Amino acid sequence: MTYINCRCIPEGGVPMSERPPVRNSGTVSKDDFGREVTVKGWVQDVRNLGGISFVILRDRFGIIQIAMPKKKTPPEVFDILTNLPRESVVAVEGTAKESTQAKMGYEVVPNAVEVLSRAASPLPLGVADKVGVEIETRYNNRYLDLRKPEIRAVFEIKSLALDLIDAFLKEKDFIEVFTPKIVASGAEGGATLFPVKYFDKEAYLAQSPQLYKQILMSTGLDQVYEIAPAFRAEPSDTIRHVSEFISFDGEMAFIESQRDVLDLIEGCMQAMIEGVIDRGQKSLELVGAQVNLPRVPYPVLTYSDAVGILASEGMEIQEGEDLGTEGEKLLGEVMSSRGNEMYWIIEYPEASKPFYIMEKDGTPFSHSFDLDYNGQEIASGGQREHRHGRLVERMRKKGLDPSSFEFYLNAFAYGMPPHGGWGLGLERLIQKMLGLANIREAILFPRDRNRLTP
Ligand code: AMO
Repeated sequence: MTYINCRCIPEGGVPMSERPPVRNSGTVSKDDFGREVTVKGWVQDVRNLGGISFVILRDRFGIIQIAMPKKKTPPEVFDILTNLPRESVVAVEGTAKESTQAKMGYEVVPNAVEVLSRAASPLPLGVADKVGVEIETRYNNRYLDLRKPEIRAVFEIKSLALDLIDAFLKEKDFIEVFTPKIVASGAEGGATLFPVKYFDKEAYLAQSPQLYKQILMSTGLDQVYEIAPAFRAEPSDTIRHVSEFISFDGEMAFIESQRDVLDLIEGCMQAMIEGVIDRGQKSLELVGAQVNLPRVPYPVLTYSDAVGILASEGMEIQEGEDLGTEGEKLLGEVMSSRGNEMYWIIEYPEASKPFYIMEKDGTPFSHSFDLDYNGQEIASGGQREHRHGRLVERMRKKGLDPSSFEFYLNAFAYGMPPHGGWGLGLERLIQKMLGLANIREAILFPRDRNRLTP
């Protein structure tokens, strides 16, 4: 018997340098049966049944059964494997065998084991247990929580969704850009700005790439998108607000109207959801999500239509006020009863929209939109005010000092085409698509008023 660190190789065993091919639970195939393989993973469970013991090893793709008939397993290997605390990490070398009893249809009979990391016990959080755990306990121990396949699968879907969005926009000739996240002024209202000490100046974490994506419209980079963190000092503790989220922003120049923007987003959402349904089957099953492809075209309600629908359902919204979480939810129920999961709400009162949104002249409304998905806003945007004089006027109307936005306004003074765009909260989209109860389920390490670690 040779011991190298914790590695235990019986005499005649395989030296480390000649370790048999590494397989994971997804790649052991019939061709491996009868051959030596190495499998690595976390010890999910150890079962001793007298003459035979089993270790259930878990990796990213699933589980592998390690079967140890007492008489056929080197005693040291048997001892080590059957006495390991759960969640220890091991590399096991052995013979792959077909097995009708094992869940995966095969098992590995070990001849050597290397303990790569011995887990302390007891565990602060069970990984394989089905018992419900408080969300706070889960997030405090996120490294263990994320070992649960159904929790991790959300991030596989998020990654796939990003691939699909990228592919769609690149195909439409959009250019991916990255704008500063340390900024001198906010675009989305002072209340949610995070101040940053920036040498001897006052700076903020970017709430959105709004000002920069618009500046780019004056440069010839006339169709851009950015998928990057955005920061909001949100005081409220809700299931749809966090302090840091991934904002999927786009901006397009030379639009005829905001309808060009709606068409682009609609196409992008359909391609993404279709791709997730098509390519994300396994992860969707793990999450237990039933994803439908929303009906196209998405219905368009004006803000006034939405207020009217809510009034007919017994909810009074003062003209000019936000629909609010409850209003959005109720509207979602009505739209869902009509078979619509995604829908537009356009022409919000200009008073409720930021300075950069274009007014609908002669009305109190604006060229703006929200995209709602199953009763929750996931995106907003609109046509922008590209006329320098009107933009300055609008800033003043909103009580803003144009001189604090000089770097932005200058781009409008020397040739700025008409343009429009959107900002979409990626995690809100994932939350609604997968039917997750809380936006935090779509974030690896959420940040909110009460959480700064892990
Ligand atoms: P808005 O402020 O509506 O618009 O934000 C756009 C989208 O970002 C998401 N979002 C959030 N997600 C999680 N937690 C938060 N605290 C949070 N705040 C916002 C939402 C929302 O629809 N510049 C404009 C967009 C534009 O006009 O291009 C903007 O930021 O999904």
